[in-house]
Amino acid sequence: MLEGRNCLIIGSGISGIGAAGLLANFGAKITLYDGNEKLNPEEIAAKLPQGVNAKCIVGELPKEVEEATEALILSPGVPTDIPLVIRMRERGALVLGEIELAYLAEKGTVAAVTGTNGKTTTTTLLGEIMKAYLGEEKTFVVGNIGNPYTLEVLKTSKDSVTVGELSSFQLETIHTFRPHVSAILNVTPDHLNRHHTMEAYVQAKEAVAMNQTKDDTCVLNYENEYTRDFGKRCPAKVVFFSSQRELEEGYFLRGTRIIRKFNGGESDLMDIRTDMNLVGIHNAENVMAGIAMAEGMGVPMDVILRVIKDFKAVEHRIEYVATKKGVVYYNDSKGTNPDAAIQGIKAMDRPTILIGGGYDKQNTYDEWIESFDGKVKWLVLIGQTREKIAECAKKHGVTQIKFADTYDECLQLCTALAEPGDAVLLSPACASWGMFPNYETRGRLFKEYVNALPNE
Ligand code: UMA
Repeated sequence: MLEGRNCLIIGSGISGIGAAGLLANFGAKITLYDGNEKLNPEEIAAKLPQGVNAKCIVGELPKEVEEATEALILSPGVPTDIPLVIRMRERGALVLGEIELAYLAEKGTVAAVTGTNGKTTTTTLLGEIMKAYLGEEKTFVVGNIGNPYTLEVLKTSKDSVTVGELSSFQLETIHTFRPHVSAILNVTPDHLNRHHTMEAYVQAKEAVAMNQTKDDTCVLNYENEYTRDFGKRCPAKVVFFSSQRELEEGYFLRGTRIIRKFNGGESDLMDIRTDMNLVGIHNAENVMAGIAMAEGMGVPMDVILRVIKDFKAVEHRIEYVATKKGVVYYNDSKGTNPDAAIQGIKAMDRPTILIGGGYDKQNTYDEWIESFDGKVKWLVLIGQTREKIAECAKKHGVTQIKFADTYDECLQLCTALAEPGDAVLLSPACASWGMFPNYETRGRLFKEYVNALPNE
């Protein structure tokens, strides 16, 4: 379909590079464009897979290149309402995201996880379950998790499974993408600077199921108002999970036990205290979603439960780093929005020096600050949002606040403020952009700093 066509990729990050490789395989004529004029086209070209030819352009896009474009491929970080995209759509050019592009080459079965929080844990868990069942070589774990789908899709086969973590950014630009099993774990306000309204954000999340039919399954959280409501309209067969109540049908918690109930028959699957290594109710929800999805993919229950028993927390998600001079350090760099960061502070059981702040996604911080529950001894703030968070914190009676201008200064300040018996928690409630390329770098630098601290 794209053979011989002029394709323009926007964004030279990992998705753009992956897309170029796949387009070359399709036989397309490729231009790789990045709006950041500070980038060097030669360095971008050097990142392309061997044998892939693409014209690399940065800064201003020449008019003739735009006019010659027949298909536009968007990296996830590119908003769909920028003038270039609007112009392309108006003149009938094909506009698709990197996920849709990859899906054009998919040969196997797909499972897709979306939601505001819990995506990475659930995707990783489901990936591990599928690997245990099908083997490593037949399982591909892709998407927002940091592994572009376009890089893996050519390895798929009719009996392989692709497990995708999909963000709202990625779902905005799908057309035919159809997972056999999908999940929307929860929807709470996030990325409103990109989607502008909550309705648009919810719609992007719901798109994960838009091409599904009753032959497919969509796993939804009964305890989230948006996902529960979507259950009434969802085109797929709906399977609910709940951490708060016993359901007529689905997966739910009874005390600390996960129960599976269908057609009037129930089975007691596992205990969330003793049969898994992840902590917190949010993780019980992720595990229930993982079980429901794996069952939808045809995996026997004994395989599913065996993998859950061995599964460890994902990096950067309330990750224990080290104890130094009696202070426990946790890396929750993946707490990139207030809702995720609420889970981070809730998991603390001691006085906490909390690092917050970062890129402004136009979120509100009231609920996050209310969840501090008297545990935050010092709130150390960095980045673009620091004043906004400080103002909100003061409104809620949190006044022990410090500002840091650099990340180094912030980390040193935390160590100076912490006393034996305290925790230092990096759980910023904001994206890392502006100070770091991604949350992984922010988390890794935190861990490097902590690991280099003297023990005594
Ligand atoms: N760019 C433009 N024009 C624009 C916007 C961006 O040219 O209008 C350029 C930038 O200058 C930059 C490049 O695009 O050089 C970056 O592209 P990108 O932002 O799409 O980043 P990638 O490196 O391709 O990574 C993307 C996802 N990033 C975003 O959604 C912002 C990664 O998710 C994902 O892992 C990767 O694809 C593989 O699928 C990260 C993320 O932060 C982890 N996701 C958000 C989140 O989890 O909250 C949604």
